[in-house]
Amino acid sequence: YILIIGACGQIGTELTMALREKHGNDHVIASDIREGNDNLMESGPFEILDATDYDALEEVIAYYEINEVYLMAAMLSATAEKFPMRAWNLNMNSLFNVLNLGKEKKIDKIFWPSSIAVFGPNTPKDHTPQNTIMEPSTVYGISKQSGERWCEYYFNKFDVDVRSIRYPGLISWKTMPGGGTTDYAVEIYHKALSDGAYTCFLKEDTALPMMFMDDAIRATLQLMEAEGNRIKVRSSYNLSGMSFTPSEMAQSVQGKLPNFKMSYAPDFRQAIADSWPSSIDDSNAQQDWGWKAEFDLKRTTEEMLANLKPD
Ligand code: VAH
Repeated sequence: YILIIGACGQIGTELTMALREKHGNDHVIASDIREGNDNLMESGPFEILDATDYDALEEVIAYYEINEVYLMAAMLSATAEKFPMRAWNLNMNSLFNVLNLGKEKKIDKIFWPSSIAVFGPNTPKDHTPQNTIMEPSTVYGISKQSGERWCEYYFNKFDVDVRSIRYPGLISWKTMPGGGTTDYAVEIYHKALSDGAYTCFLKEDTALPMMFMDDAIRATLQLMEAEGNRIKVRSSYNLSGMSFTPSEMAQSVQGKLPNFKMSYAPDFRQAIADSWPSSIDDSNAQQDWGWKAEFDLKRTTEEMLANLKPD
């Protein structure tokens, strides 16, 4: 049986639905600290669970005979800058809980998401390699970088089968992001359809790595299904989808909605974005487990607008 922690979030919701499709609804237990959308709540088992509560976690794992855990609960970059200690406690304690369940051999396999936020201002910005200077300068990035070190440590010392991806900004029409710096790339489509205009909180020329959600889910399932001996990176894999600036994204939307107007009012999130890479080299993921992205910006815009459009 599979447990998803943070199942009501942006990635968790879609991951739960994809895993239920694959393994059967009753084999995939969704959990979160709050309730989620109807689809998620009604399609299979759901538990209210605080990821920082080890005893509660252990109990759910024993009750449902869980052997595989996806830990998707986290505080994202923009919110984490406002609540540094809460972010550190949530992001790290939840990870230690799951890693320790792995160490105790109460679960066999773990997925934990890292992020391109592990990189910092001294990192080479273009085609950022798997192994390079990191030095993250955000609370969220520091928690992800530390998490990666601990994942690798638990694999080496305690033989815990933990696997991870450094996700870029993720774009989906099914779920909203919350508290991140890449959120503009989802908000823009909603606002383009509702208001015909969007004010972006990043500058027009800020290129960031991004990915369409279907690619991110496919990558996650692919990594988790790969033979263990093919997973050479036990910290976290670079993963690349596309890379674009807000102004390129605005042009892409205008290709479909010619009257769409974009304006710019950068806030504190600009500094976060400035510390991150603009594009990612994911050759390790390609070589080790055959990763290849399918969605570019054009296709993303088509999918987003087609699915969000009110009929
Ligand atoms: C954030 N979407 O903006 C997240 C992410 C690529 C960055 O991990 O905080």
